[in-house]
Amino acid sequence: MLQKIGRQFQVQGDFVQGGPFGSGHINDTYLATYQQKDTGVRYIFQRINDHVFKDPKKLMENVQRVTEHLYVKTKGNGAADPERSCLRLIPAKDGSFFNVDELGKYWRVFRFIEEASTYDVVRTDAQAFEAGAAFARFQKMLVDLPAPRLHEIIPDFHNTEKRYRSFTKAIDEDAAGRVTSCREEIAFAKERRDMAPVLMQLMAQGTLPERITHNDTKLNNVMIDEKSRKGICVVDLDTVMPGTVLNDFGDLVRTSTSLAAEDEKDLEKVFVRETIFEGLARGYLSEARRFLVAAERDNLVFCGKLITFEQGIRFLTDYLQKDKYYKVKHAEHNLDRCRTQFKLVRSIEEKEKQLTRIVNGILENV
Ligand code: GN1
Ligand code: MG
Repeated sequence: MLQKIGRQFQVQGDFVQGGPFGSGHINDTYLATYQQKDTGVRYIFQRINDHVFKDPKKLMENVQRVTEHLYVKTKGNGAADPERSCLRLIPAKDGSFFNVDELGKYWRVFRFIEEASTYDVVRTDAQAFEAGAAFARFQKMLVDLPAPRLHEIIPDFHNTEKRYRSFTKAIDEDAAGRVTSCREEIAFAKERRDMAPVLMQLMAQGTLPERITHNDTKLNNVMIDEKSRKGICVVDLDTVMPGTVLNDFGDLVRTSTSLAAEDEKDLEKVFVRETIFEGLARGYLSEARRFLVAAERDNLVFCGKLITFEQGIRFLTDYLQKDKYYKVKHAEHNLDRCRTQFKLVRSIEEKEKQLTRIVNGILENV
C-alpha cells in the first residue's frame, strides 16, 4: 500500500520498508524508508481522517501555506538547518501536495526529521521549557502570514461552550446506554459548567485577540533534537487556524504537567508538578512575553484548567456516543482518558494560587 502511494509523490529512490508510526488518535501515520544511492531516506506518509476533517483539500491548503511561510522565514533568519526546523511537504507528481487514492482517501508525505524525538510524557523541566518555547516561536512566526485568513478547518474546535452543549446532548440521547456507568464524571462536569464560555466571551468582546494558533499543542507534537535537546520543530499542523493562544498554552499544560499518560488508570499519578509547569511557562514566555496582551497573560493558569476540562468532556462525549471520534483500544478507553483529565482539572484547581504566583514571578522578570 505505502509503496503504491509513494509512487504518486516525488519521492526518490527504492522503497525498502514501511509501517505504522506515532501515537495520534485521528489520522493514520506511517514511516517509510527509501534507498537513495547508499543512504536510507525516511518519509512520513499520512492518510487524513475525513470523518474528522471534512474538507481535506482546504486542510492541505492551510498546511501548505503555513509550512512554506515557516520555511522561508526560518531560512531568512539564518537557521543552521531550516529543513529540520519545520515540516516540509513532498509534492505529488502532479504538482499538488496530496494524492487521492482509489477509495477517495487523501494522502500526504512529509520529509522525516531525523535525530529528533517526540515524547508522550515529559521527563524534565528542561523538556517542558523547550516545548513551551517551540510553540511560542511557532505562534510568533505566523504573526505575519500574508492574507487571506486561514480556513477554519474544524469550526468551533475550541468553543468549550459548544463542546459542553454536545456533551449534554449526548447524555440526553444516551446512544450507547453508558450514562449509568459515568454518573460521577457527568456530575463533575456539570459542577464546572460555568467555566465553559469564559474565553469565548473574552474573544467576542475583543479583549482576547484572534491569532494564528496550532490548536493541538500536545507535548508529542514538538520534536526535540536528540543532541542539543532543543525543541526544533512543531508538527501535526492540521488544526492550525485562527484562535486564541490560550488554547495552545492550555493544551501544553494539559499534556505536559502531569507526567502520566493520557489514559493512565492509576489516578494517583495524575497531578500538576509545579516545577514542570514553571519550566513550561518560562519557555513559553521567553518567546511570547513581548506579543501577549494583558488578557492573555492573565489567563495562563485558567486556560490550562479550561482546556483540560474541555478535553475531559470531549472524551466523555465520545464515550457516551460509543467512540465515534477517537481511536480506542477497549470499551472504557475514552472513559479512562476522561478520568485523567478531570483528575488534572481538580489538581489545577487545588494549586491555582501557587501556579498563578509562578506565572506572575516569571512575568516580572522576563
Ligand atoms: C486528537 O490525534 P491527535 O493526537 O493529533 C485531537 C486533539 C485532542 C487529542 C487528545 C483533530 O489529537 O484535539 O486534544 O486527540 N485532534 C482532533 O489526545 O480532534
Ligand atoms: Mg492532531
